[in-house]
Amino acid sequence: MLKRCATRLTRQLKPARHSTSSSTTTNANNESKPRLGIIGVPFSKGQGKEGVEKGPALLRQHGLVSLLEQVTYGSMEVHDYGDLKFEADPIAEVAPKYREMKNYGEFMGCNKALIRKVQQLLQENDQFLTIGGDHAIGFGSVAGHLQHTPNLSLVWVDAHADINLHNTSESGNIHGMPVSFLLKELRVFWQHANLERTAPVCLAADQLAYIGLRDIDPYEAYILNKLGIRAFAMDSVDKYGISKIIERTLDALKPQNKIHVSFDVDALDKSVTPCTGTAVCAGLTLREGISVVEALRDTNRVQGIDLVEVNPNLGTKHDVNTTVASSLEILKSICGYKRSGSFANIKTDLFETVKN
Ligand SMILES: [Mn+2]
Repeated sequence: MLKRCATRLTRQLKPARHSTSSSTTTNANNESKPRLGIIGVPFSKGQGKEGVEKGPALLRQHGLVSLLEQVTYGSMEVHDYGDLKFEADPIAEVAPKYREMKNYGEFMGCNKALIRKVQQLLQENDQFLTIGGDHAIGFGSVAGHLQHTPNLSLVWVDAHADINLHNTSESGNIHGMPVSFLLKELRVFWQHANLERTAPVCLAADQLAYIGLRDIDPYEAYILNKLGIRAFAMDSVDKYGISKIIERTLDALKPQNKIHVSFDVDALDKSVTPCTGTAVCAGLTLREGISVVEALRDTNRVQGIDLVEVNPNLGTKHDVNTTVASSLEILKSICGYKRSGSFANIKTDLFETVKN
């Protein structure tokens, strides 16, 4: 366990605004520590089930912040910015073109606020973590990241491709569409969404890779194929094994690019994350999920992380605890926890003392 330091230093370069916690070993170390900023986004209007807005509070209750401080071995400062404040966008609210989409005004209002917030987080921190909420917030989180860092690679870990258009979605649920708002090649379908103003920097199809897919709508399959997007569905995971899929994913990412990992907990098998709105059977094992995020972390290029779709209203108390535990394992690993152990942050004179 790390020792808490009673005093906190004021950082010169990156001011610690809104911070609620920090842990340090020595003051000297503190000056040069990388910073992780956390934002909660309690948004649930991208789909129909209530409860997913409780995700950020639930993970905090289970010790998210102190856990991440511990697993980074005191090498990182963790700052929780609380929850994003947002309201429906009155202009988007009345957009006649997207009438079949549910809660479009709420979606746009929340994501516009998130785009601004993520840019602030990246000005004040080295990495950021967005806690959902449903996956509709993947648009704002990645778009905000792109406005700050245009050359990034997006790894979307999910059972679903979330790449529907307003006119291909059968449900009208926007949590199945965020990727289509991000892609340059699909902007033509969103002419009335003012994306050139909201999120002018967009993502090219070759900046995106998927892992964990197993529930893809026909039009989504067509779009993935047409744009040549790297999509490693569960049949590939079963055929080649997760290590090969990780290798192919890393090969697909430009080595100079920063990485955004958008992790929907339904990528994992229902047995380990039962409390999620659109659970699909036969997903990644927890170990496979951890292996994926460990490999991404080990590139030292992960700059943005989303963890979405935890819904405590679905399932028993045991199910909720299981889902939270799995989600925290994923976040631990992506933020630095090493299953093989680490002595990076201890005094290493132990054996010298023994010799004497
Ligand atoms: Mn999903």
